[in-house]
This record gives sequence, structure tokens and C-alpha cells, in this order.
Amino acid sequence: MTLAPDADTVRLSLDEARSLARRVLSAAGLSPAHVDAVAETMVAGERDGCASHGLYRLLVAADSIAKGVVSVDAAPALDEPAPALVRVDGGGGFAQLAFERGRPLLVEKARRFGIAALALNNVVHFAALWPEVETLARDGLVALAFTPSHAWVAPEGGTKPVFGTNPIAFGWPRPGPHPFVFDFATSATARGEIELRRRAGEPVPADWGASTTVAEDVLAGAMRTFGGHKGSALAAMVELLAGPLIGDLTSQESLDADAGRKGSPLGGELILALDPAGFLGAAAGQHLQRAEALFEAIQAQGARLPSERRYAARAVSEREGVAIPAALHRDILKLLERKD
Ligand code: NDP
Ligand code: PYC
Repeated sequence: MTLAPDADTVRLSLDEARSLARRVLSAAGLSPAHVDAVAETMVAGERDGCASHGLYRLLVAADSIAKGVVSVDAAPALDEPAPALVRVDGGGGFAQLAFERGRPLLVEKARRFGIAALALNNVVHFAALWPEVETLARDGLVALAFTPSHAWVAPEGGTKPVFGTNPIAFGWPRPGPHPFVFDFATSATARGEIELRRRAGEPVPADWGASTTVAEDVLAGAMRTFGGHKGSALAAMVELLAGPLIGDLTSQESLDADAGRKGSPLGGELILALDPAGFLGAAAGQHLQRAEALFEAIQAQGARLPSERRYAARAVSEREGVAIPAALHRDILKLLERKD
């Protein structure tokens, strides 16, 4: 660990970041299998320059554990409701271990049937979704993931929160080192981004909430969807797909279940996986190559692909480690002071 010259940031190697995350999560009471899965996700977020879902989430996870929102030693239970469907009941634990347990069978079924779905039920969600679609795309599959959160976001034309920040993630396999991946909230921004602005005492754009640039006020009021009625409809789709369709909570129901504790959202996640060979057989490679022309047409005009910034950040972090705000580092260490 080194202090940057201005001492406003602390630099950690990825191993140091991982070790810090594991110590904090263990001290918070999380069982070893959950510690491994959750720490990897947080380190991946920080490594890829996604600070809203990086080491900051240690504070969020520890808080949810302390408030009794999370089952710290839940053993995910897997079943197969239909030939191409996998369900993992996370038992109230964090979603990462449930995904790890369901992923091999999802991949196997997608390869066997051409398409398969994994429902994670009864999980606590604090994380970004791209790690999940990226790993499936690295397995050669096209992947989509959706999860609701807490009702923080008003529908277009309304004023009262109904939707969660409801991310949609997509992964597409490519030749070469990295798949094509995007992952964003259907709200104007992730709530975590507003929380980071609040911590830093910075204003937020006026269109993230109801015409205010004060982060606290946006957090206390209603966030807005991105893209007006289009984001609003997509947010509704996420509620339906990863809520009622898989027998799990909507964002409003998650907030009700939270009962004022202000913990991380509880509910479900839906992950779809499609094998290009399912439609295309031996011609899959040839058609995936045609997709490359699309990516080239985007990049040839100077536009960037979603995930380009992420992979560039990853390469830098692997060489140089990550720099986090010193205030965040202090707050993370405080979690250990109480337990070590
Ligand atoms: P952003 O609005 O920053 O959008 C992120 C996505 O858009 C990334 O795929 C990013 O690629 C891509 N992107 C950004 N700018 C450009 C550009 N100029 N050209 C092309 N692509 C671009 O993210 P959000 O604030 O909406 O969400 C951040 C994270 O929060 C997500 O990972 C999401 O999963 C997570 N989240 C989780 C929730 C949960 O309930 N679990 C709820 C809400 C959000 P790149 O990475 O390369 O920059
Ligand atoms: O940043 O909106 C968010 C979020 C909700 C749950 C996890 N992250």
C-alpha cells in the first residue's frame, strides 16, 4: 500500500485490495465461500474502474450484514424446474455465490438446448452485473442479465418511486481477448454513483432526480430513468423478468421487505444464455465473424465500444494497482478496528 503524493488517495495492488476485502468481509461474519465470491466481485469492480461497485461496496455489504439483511452462511440450493431452466435459491445470502453455483449447469444447458435460463432467487444484491455476462461470453455464449433493486426510481411522467435502478447487462463472445459487454442501470445513473458524489460532497446533474443537484436530496427523493419513456419501459421489463416471472420480489416489495433498514436489495436475478451454435451449428464461427464488421464500423468512426474503457482500466490496474480515496480507505479500515 502506498499513499499518493497528495495523500488524497491510497494505492493498493490487486492482491492488497483482495486481501483487504477478504479481511473485512470475514470480520463482518461472512462465511468463507461467500467471502471468496463477494471479494472477487468487489475487486473486479475496482480494477475495472467501476468505483460505485468496487471497494466502496465493502461499506455497503458490512452495513447490510450488521443490519441482519444478509444470511451470512447461506448455502445456495440448486434445482431444475424444466430441462433448460436452472434455479438457485440463495437462501438470503449474497448473489455472487448463488451465481457461481448455478453457472456450470446454465452453461451445460445452453450448450445442450441452444438457450437456457438461470433464476437466482432470494439473494441480496449489491453488485454490478457485467462479471456474470462477461464470464458467460468467455464461455462462448451470448448472455443477458437483469435484476430489480429497491423502489427508488419514478416512472417517466410520474413522481413516486416504483422501479429499482434495474440494470441490464449483455455479453457477446468475440475472437481475441475480450468479449463485447455492456451493463448499465435503467435509471439515469446507478444509485452507487450518487452515493459516491454524496461522500465526496459533490453535486450531481439536475436530471438524475427531481431538478436538484444535491446528492442527498436525490437519494431521499425519486431518481429518474434514463431516456425518458424508453428507460421507464425497460425498467418495467426488468421488474417483470426478474420479479414475477421467476417468483421473486419487485423493487417495491424488496423495499417493503427491507422494513426501513436501508440494506441492499433482496430478491431475484434472471440470467439468459444463448449458444450461437444452437441456431447456426458449424456456421457459428462464420456468423460471429460478421458481427465483427459491426464493431469495426463503430470504432472506425472514432466511437468507442462499451467495455473498451473497462478493459483498458483493467490492464492499468493489473500493472499499477488501484487508487481509492483516502477517506474510503479509512472508513474501510474502521470496519476492521471494531472486529480485529
Ligand atoms: P453507466 O451509465 O456508466 O454505463 C455503463 C455502461 O455504458 C458500460 O457498459 C460502459 O462501458 C458503457 N459506456 C459508458 N459510456 C460509454 C460511451 N461513451 N460509449 C460507449 N459505451 C459507454 O453505468 P450505470 O451508472 O448505469 O451503472 C453502473 C453499474 O452499476 C453497472 O455495472 C450496473 O450493473 C450497476 N448497477 C447494479 C445494480 C443492482 O441492482 N445490482 C443497480 C444499478 C446499477 P465501459 O464500462 O467500458 O465504460
Ligand atoms: O448502484 O443502483 C445501484 C445499486 C443497487 C443495488 C446495487 N447497486
